Amino acid sequence: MTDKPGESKQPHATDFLDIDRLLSDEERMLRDTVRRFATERVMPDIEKWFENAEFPRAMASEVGELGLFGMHLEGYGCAGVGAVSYGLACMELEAADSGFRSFVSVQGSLAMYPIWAHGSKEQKERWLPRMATGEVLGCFGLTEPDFGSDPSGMRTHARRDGDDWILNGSKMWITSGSIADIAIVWAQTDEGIRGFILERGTPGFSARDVHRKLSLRASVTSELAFDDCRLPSSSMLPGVRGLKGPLSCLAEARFGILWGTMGAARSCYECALDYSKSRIQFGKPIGGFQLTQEKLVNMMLELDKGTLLALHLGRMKEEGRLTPEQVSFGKLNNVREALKICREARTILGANGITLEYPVIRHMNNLESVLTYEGTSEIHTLILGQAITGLKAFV
Ligand code: TGC
Ligand code: FAD
Repeated sequence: MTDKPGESKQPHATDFLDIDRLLSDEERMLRDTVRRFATERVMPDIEKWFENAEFPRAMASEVGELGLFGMHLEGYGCAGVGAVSYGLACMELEAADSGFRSFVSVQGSLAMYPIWAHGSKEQKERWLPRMATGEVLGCFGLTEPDFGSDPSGMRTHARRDGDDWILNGSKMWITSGSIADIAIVWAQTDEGIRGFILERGTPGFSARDVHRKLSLRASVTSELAFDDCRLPSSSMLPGVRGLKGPLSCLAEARFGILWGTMGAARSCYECALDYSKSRIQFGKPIGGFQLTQEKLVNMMLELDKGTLLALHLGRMKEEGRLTPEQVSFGKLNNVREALKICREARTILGANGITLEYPVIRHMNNLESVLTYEGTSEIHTLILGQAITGLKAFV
């Protein structure tokens, strides 16, 4: 890295391409604040939360105080920061744990965003300020037991009854489902798919947690059931109808993921790099063997390429010219490469790599969920295939 003309420095192992320099002072400051929060408030307990499969619901207000909920949205108490700042926050949170990033991205991109983008003035004023502080938590119900990759076939439906709607059906695999105060529920109606804001405590609504997960253990995942839930007409999101409603939210959340996964990958790369310098076998550090160096170099290449990709897509988003297909490019590439980095890191740690003493297998297992949710790698491949050939290959 050249600071001044003529003066050269050795590239740094954890930011080889000096990507830091491509950020503004404000972006760096925000990144450092979130990193401090993740290091001081999440990292000390994350292994315990993961092992016990618990999520610290009480920390929502701290996250709210930091301004991380809905941070990329304007107004209604939201911070209104740029896309790159939002991405950097996701990266720092996921460097701690994907479950924590999930919690923040579901709240901001999947629960607040649909209200912000498609809600009425009353809905925005009623919910968004309290969601920004973390007083009110939200979740997003699209997936059903029989409709995951193909949500267009959803069975959950709402029918008019006077001024009200009657909601029936169920949703599956819903992050934060049982701890949320409101659920954004997507349902078939006689006017197409519509979104509803369902409040906890509505008669006929129940949430049951999924147990025995081996991935995203420090995150709540639930099944939601709706049995003749009566909703006032004011609970429907008036601004959108059809599948593009939920898909527009997914484009926001997938953007956070393509950044976040580079955080998990960074954590694994740094851990493996450190370990390789202190673990002695055959009389020397394992980092001194050519095969280990090749692994580390490949990890670094993909980490830096993925981070540059995230930054490029972030700048495009800030200019208002990022398409959903380009978001799929980032989600497909960065989750896939992050997972490979974590698996490779796991091998460098040998037997130690399978324990919770190190973050590697926790990140690796978490990324198995990230590979599947928000569109599987196969679905993003098909989205890109359609974009370059003009031919749809989903069916
Ligand atoms: P298709 O005909 O392609 O599109 C229907 C309408 O939607 C529009 N659209 C989009 N709009 C905004 N953003 C996007 N990303 C959009 N993609 C499509 C499209 O223009 C069209 O609009 P219009 O006006 O013509 O009606 O729909 P399709 O039925 O063929 O489906 C396409 C497909 C398979 C790509 C889509 O269904 C899909 O993405 N499936 C994957 C499902 C998925 O990602 N589910 C995620 C659930 S939520 C979750 O996982 C949260 S994890 C939370 C956490 O913990 O972080
Ligand atoms: P399926 O759709 O049944 O897919 C199974 C396999 O078939 C996959 O490999 C898939 O790629 C492949 N496949 C499917 N269709 C095709 C095709 N046309 N061509 C080739 N291959 C295909 N959902 C929400 O709505 N809200 C949430 O908050 C939420 N949180 C989640 C949290 C976790 C921890 C997990 C694991 C999931 C969460 N989900 C959530 C659900 C997630 O979005 C779905 O799991 C995902 O969309 C895939 O659906 P599925 O699991 O039913 O798999």
